[in-house]
This record gives sequence, C-alpha cells and structure tokens, in this order.
Amino acid sequence: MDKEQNKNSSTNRIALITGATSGIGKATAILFAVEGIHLILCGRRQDRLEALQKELAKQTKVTTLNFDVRDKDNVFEAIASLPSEFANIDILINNAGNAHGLDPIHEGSTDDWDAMLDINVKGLLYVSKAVIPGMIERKSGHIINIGSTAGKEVYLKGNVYCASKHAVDALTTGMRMDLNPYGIKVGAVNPGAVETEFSNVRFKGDGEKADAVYNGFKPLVAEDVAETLYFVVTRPPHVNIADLIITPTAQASATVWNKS
Ligand code: NDP
Ligand code: 8X3
Repeated sequence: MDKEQNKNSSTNRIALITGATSGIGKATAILFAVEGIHLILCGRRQDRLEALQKELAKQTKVTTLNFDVRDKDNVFEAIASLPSEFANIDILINNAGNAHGLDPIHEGSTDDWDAMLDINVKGLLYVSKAVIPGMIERKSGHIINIGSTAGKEVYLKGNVYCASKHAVDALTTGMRMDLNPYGIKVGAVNPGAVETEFSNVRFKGDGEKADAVYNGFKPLVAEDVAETLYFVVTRPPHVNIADLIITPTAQASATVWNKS
C-alpha cells in the first residue's frame, strides 16, 4: 500500500485521545486533524478542550469529553453520551497519565502513589472497558497505550511511576491476546524523555526542577511521538505495531545518557 492509500484509509476514522489538553495527546490531535481523522478530545481542563476543538474543527470533525479518568462512573457516562456520529470509535489512544513525585520508596507520598496507579493504570482500564465492546461488536479497532521507557526498566526513585508503566506494558500484551479473536489491533508506544508539562506535574509546578530534567541534551518533543503514532495508525490492516520504543538520541536506556 502506498503512502497516499495509507493516508486515505485513516481519513474519516474516529480517534478518541485521552490527555488531549497537553503534550503528546495534544500534538497527536493536531496531526491527526491535518490528516482528516475525526477526533474525540478528552481531558479535565475544559478551557483547553474548547480552544483545541475550535482550532481543529477547521480541519476535521471534533467533539470533546471532559472527565477525570479516575472517576469510573464519569468515564462510562461520558463515553456512552457520545453523539452517534462519534460513537463508533476506531482508534483509542490511552495517553492520559503523569508521574507524581520522584522520591525513594520510603519517602514517597501515598497521595502520589494513588494518583499514579489510579490514573496511569486504572484510568486506562476504565476508558478501555468503555470503548472495547463497540470494537468487539464491529470486529475492528486499534488501541494504542502510551507506555514509557519507565515501563521497560526501573530507575532510581522511579519506583511507583515505573510500576504503573510496567503495568501498562503487561496490560498491552494482555489486551492484545484477549482481543486477538476479534481482529482488534493493540500496541504500545513507549517514549523516553519528552519535553511536555510532564516534569512540571512530576515536580508539582517547580519550574526549576522541571527544566533541569532536560538540561544538557536534546529531548524529544511531543510532535516526535505524534508522528510515530500517526505511522502506527496508518499501517495496512494486516500489520500491527505491537511495541515501539522511541527515545532522544542522547538516551540509551532509562539510566544511560549522553549529556553535555
Ligand atoms: P502532559 O502533562 O503534558 O499531559 C498529560 C495529559 O494527561 C494532559 O492532557 C492531562 O489533561 C491528562 N491527564 C492527567 N491526569 C488526568 C486525569 N486524572 N484524568 C484525565 N486526564 C488526565 O504529559 P505528556 O504529554 O508527556 O504525557 C502523556 C503520556 O505520555 C503519559 O501517559 C506519560 O506517562 C507518557 N510519557 C511521557 C513521557 C515524557 O517524558 N513526557 C515519556 C514517556 C511516557 P488534564 O490535566 O486536562 O486532565
Ligand atoms: C517518562 C519518561 O524517564 O521520566 O515516562 O520516566 S521518564
């Protein structure tokens, strides 16, 4: 299949993107809109959802859903409330998530632990459970979980965040196996360091600490991951990208860096 055919096969498909108000999710929404993919943008910050919807509606069909992925009832109600033209979700990008804190295990905050496990793991499960039945019924669909290099290796003080992303890694395999009989593609894209609001959230708004994460090397930008996701969703029907790691060139592993 040539590039144009791949592009055409993605046009008019419907993608639900969690965490579309910032970083990787937002960049992905912007790129998908250019390519004619219809969008369901999700997040908690309503002002950002509205602004992005307004911007992208010039290029494609867009709707928004405001929910916290931790709120199980709200997740199911929001997805069930989609108007019929957006109800048949073809692509689910499970992207909402963050690190909260960077502390040795004996000093970590239980609120941070709850946030990471509830958002990165249980939130991903709730959204998936709300979307999968339709995919099973139609015997088609594509689920991409945003994992991390932190889901492949553990680093110092990464403990619970790494555990949450290791859970995403396991769930991606489990979902792929369970949904295999229905022709549903499941895969993960696992980025290394991407300069987004991620470190600001991790360090609770401490800009100095957040900026320091990206000192001395060129990190990925959200658009690098968005382009990868567009590649993943435009493979021909018989091709599934099961697991993909993308890092800055300066990052050899979760712990090995070439910094100046
Ligand atoms: P950002 O902080 O820029 O974006 C996080 C997004 O998640 C926001 O849109 C936020 O929206 C949403 N979100 C967070 N908590 C919730 C919640 N409780 N309910 C609903 N939405 C929520 O970070 P990134 O773009 O970098 O992160 C996106 C994903 O990529 C995450 O899963 C992260 O773990 C992963 N990742 C990031 C890397 C990096 O270095 N940046 C590297 C590897 C993986 P809102 O606040 O409006 O709800
Ligand atoms: C985000 C990348 O290295 O901060 O998942 O864990 S890292």
